[in-house]
Amino acid sequence: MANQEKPALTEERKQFYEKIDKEHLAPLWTVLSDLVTPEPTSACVPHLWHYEPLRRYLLESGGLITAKEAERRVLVLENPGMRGTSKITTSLYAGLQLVLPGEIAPAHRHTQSALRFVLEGANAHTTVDGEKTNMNFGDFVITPPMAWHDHGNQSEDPMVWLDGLDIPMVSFYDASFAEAFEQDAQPLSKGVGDSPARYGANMLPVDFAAKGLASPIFNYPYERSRESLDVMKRQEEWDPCHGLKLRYINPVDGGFAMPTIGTYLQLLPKGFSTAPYRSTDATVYVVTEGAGKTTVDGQEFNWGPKDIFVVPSWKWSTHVVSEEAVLFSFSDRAAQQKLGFWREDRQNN
Ligand code: GTQ
Repeated sequence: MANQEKPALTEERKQFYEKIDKEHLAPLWTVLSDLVTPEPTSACVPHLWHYEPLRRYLLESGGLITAKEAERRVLVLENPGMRGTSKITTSLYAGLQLVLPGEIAPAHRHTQSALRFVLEGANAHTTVDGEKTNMNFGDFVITPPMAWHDHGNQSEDPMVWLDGLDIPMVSFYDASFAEAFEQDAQPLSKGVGDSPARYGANMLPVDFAAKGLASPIFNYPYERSRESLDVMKRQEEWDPCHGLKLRYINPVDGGFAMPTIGTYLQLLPKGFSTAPYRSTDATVYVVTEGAGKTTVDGQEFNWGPKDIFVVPSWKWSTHVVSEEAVLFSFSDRAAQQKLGFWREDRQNN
């Protein structure tokens, strides 16, 4: 906007505003510069959660409430700039979920899309629309909109993952629907491994017609994505801002794996310093391996394995890597690009 100065409040104007207020009317010129800003302004602030204290509190919550009673036993990561709103960024929700051995988080479905990024445990499972998938460290698992899902843990160890959902986006549009299934665990209608066989071998069933915008593959195992990064790194070709960065895709059209949320896995070699980067999609990072330091808007965050940090929209950030690092990240870029808002900016040296 050319004019960032607010018009003066005269007695005459004040009386006018009071008069029209009774009719549920308001002048635009007193708020225009806050509504249409020259650059993004956000309540979202940079923040880092170290895993160890989070894990301790999460396990402590395991003694307070069962997965069944809680429906989902989750500690919500609340952005310090937006406390009480269950948001990690303006448009995204994130929380750490615990499923203890023998527990079931009962089946339900909702409009909101969910991603799971597994931090701890092995061979617990999620069932999505009648198909079970086993979950292991670093796996990225999707629950598409309105897909029935329940989580179970028949292993000997606690299972911990990060949930990322588009809850704030769905609520912005007043479009939330949710319902519970009549049993805790939904019946299985497909064998384990059906989706990866059908959709995950660079082939699709002939005449396949997609049912929605989410990827029909709902588990992207860490082993495979990690191996891609490992092979690619031999080429020694690094993006100055991202190192090596891969995007999880929907094999049907090469688009994002989820309709609203973009998801990524990147490798940054030891000693690497990234060039300053900013984009309009506030991003949540999960450290899967390694150690380093991220500077956001002048604030420094030292991170190690399983730490989680958030970089708000349009804030410059850089990473300095002390131990070869792998970062999983997610943002609302999938939605912003569909709507035509998304922008990025880089300072390549
Ligand atoms: O697992 O279905 O963290 O519905 C928040 C809402 C997890 C889930 C969350 C949910 C779920």
